[in-house]
Amino acid sequence: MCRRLAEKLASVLADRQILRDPDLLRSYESDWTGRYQGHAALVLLPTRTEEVAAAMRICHDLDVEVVAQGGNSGLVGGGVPRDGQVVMSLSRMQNMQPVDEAAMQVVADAGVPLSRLQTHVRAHGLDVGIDFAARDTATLGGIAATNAGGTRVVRYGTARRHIAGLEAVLPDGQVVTRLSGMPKDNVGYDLRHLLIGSEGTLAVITRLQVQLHPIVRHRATALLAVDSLDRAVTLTSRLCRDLEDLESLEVFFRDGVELVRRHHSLPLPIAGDRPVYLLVECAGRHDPTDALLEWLEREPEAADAVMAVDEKDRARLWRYREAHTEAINAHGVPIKLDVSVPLAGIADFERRLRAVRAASFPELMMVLFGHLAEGNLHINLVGEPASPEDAVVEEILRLVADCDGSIGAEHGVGQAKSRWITLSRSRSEIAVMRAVKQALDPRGVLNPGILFPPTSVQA
Ligand code: 2HG
Ligand code: ZN
Repeated sequence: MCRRLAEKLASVLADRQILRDPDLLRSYESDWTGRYQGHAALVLLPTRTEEVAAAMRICHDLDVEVVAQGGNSGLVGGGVPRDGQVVMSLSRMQNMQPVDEAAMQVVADAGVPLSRLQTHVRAHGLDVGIDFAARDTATLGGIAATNAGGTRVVRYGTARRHIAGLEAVLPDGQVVTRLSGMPKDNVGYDLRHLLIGSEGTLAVITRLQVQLHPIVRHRATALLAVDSLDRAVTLTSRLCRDLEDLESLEVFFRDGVELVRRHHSLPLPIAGDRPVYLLVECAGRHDPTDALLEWLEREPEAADAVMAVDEKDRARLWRYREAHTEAINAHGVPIKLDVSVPLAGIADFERRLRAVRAASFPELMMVLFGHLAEGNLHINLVGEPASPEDAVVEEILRLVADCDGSIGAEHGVGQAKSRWITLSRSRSEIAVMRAVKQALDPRGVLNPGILFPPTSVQA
């Protein structure tokens, strides 16, 4: 089969676009954290939609499973092959069209990293409403496939809000293109929204039309230290209510800061020793510094705060937040659980989570951080669990469900959480999802084992 497949693929792709050498396959076979490791039959490097379509048609006809991969910066194993799939890497598809200034949109290939698109559009006085630490690696296709979030969601929403159109290749090689970009264009089901967040299970996204907005050049950034997550939540709702230019509201904790400090030899970010930190950023067409400063002076709960005085200082404050992922990985391969909980209940969730850790897996170091305005916490556990890893994951995800939260916030379900989606979706919702999958991918060739629970644990 493999020989036949390779021969057929060689008729639609150049030799250099088909990787077979185990040494060359390696970086496509595991994620960057080192948690997900698998084996790929081949890696394909198409440069155009037509090549993706032709290769997809061949794989489909031969019943060969395919995993779509972008920058391979995902954290749930959604783009990592497990046992002999073909990897369809979009990394060579990096074209960006000229910016459409009238519509404030741009069409770009799925393999374009976020930071390249940001640079491209900023030259036109426009910006992308999505940003996060992995901006140099994460690609637009992966961002769409996971409906990624990041640090600007409080203002601009998740990826879904920024994707005005897309093009994708269906499992049988058909191409669906909806790149009209018009805000009013309602003719039946919106395939764009079906594919966004579908984690590569329904189609391979090849091009995106990204909705942009005018760039806001003035920023004001403050770091606040408070006594508890309850206080941070109170401040969060007041910040959202009072500051119209609010763009980011990030949370992290003392132990995470200690880890980042040790890893990067950094000083304390702020004098004093409080357990919870809030990073607040406002951005506007006019300088939001005075508004943020006045707010901090008025707000009695915000006693311990520092404001960035210039761009260098701003980058210094953000470092404490953005360096978490790397500092954690330097301590070992973490179990990562990206969850969200209604804001009103998040402090209670944090207390219960810490109690669960102390009682059930005290041997694991737990670091929490995230995007507080959305009630989104990244739970990172490092160490050798005494009980099976699945038991640890299950206990935490059950607690999330018990607190009316979601087991998948902004990273997706991937391999990591597929067997627990019944905690966040009802039997009927999963039945509809399975019917959609069956309609678009009856042979089950795209991203097998991603998103759906194994049938044995079906709801
Ligand atoms: C972030 O918010 C990313 O920095 C990564 O979503 C989260 O490493 C993580 O757990
Ligand atoms: Zn995040």
